Amino acid sequence: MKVTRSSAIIPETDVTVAGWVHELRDLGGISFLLLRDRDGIMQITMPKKKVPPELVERVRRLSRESVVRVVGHVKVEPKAPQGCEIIPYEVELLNAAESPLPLDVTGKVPAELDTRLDSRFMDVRLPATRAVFFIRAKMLHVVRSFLVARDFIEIQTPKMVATATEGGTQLFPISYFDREAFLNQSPQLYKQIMMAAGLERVFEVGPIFRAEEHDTRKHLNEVTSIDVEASFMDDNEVMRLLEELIQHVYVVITEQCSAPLKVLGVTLSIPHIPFRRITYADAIEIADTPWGDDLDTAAEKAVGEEIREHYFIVDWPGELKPFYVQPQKNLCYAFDLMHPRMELASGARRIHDHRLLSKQLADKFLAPESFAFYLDAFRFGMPPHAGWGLGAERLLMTMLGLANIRESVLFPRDRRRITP
Ligand code: AMO
Repeated sequence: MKVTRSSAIIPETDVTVAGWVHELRDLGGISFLLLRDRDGIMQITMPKKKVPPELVERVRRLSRESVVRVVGHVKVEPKAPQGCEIIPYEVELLNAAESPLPLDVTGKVPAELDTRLDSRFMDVRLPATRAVFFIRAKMLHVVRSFLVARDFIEIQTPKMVATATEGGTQLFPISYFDREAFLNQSPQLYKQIMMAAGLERVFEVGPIFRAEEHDTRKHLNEVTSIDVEASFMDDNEVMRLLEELIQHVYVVITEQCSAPLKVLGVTLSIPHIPFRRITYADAIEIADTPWGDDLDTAAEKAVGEEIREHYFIVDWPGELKPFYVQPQKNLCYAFDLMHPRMELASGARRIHDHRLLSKQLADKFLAPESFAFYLDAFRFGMPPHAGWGLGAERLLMTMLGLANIRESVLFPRDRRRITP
């Protein structure tokens, strides 16, 4: 079926359009069908004098959100949504919608987030929801093209694994034939192994699974992670890459997503780089947190209010970071990238020495046997390397000022929700 999108209709031509019945209005001598497609709303105008009464009657009986196809003539009409209206020759009902509807798609009656998520198919028909997912798609596209332009190769690593990567407690067990396995919490081990494989610069955009029990506005149990690993780079070099990526995303979204940003009422302010670097010691002092404690939500908020723009926290105590981070006297070469609202990414210069890595595993009470496949990669020529993992949902939510991380993913997985 060849149909023209609302954004592409040309005045004084005949067109075929298709979409959902957004609203019907009857003013006596004239009635209107507002037809919505992916790009916007079209006005189908039916003056009694020009359109046969049976057609007007058929349109009047359409239920809201039914799918229809309209063939008609386009006329300029400055007061109509696209600056033109369509006078129909033919209106075909392709599929009728039941009523009542689970959600009001005109947005006049706002729904709770849970109701919206239960009927996501309907919720995404709302222009403001759709705008978020247009921007999400663009954001991930920009991330990929930025990294490819910097000579990174996109990889895919397994999501069903035998061992923990970030520490043992946050794994979802699965049954894997006669063995226990887990959903992977991070591509960490595999992206590092690819450094031994000589790929030098890799990235992955893919799901990570965290069996964390929190029920907050910034945690999900399934996240899209943007992971990067690069050989012959140190922590400072990958931090630079990360801040340049963030700034680039803001610039391109501003340039190329003006329509969805307008729907959302959002104007982005482009972050200045380089981002400020503060040490863990500075951060805990601002937040009044004792040495050795991780920064909890209250602490992140306190530091965020002080700094009020993106920043990095560096020079972390080793005990707060995973085993694969390169130690630095009593600290380590790890960093977190922070938005004033929350953490967006963490990364580090990695250990590349096999003996030191084995020792760190033992020090963190992890069984070296479980990591044999990973440790092997460090025995036969592992280059120095560094990398980071950036949460796609948190990047999107902080950029657009969304209140809840669940708004930044089509079908969120959280403590209570595994459907739809
Ligand atoms: P980390 O565990 O800090 O690091 O995760 C990296 C980033 O992923 C996002 N993220 C989450 N977002 C929402 N809900 C969650 N439950 C959640 N968990 C993680 C965050 C976080 O900053 N292997 C390291 C990365 C590296 O060193 O390369 C890692 O996974 O935005």
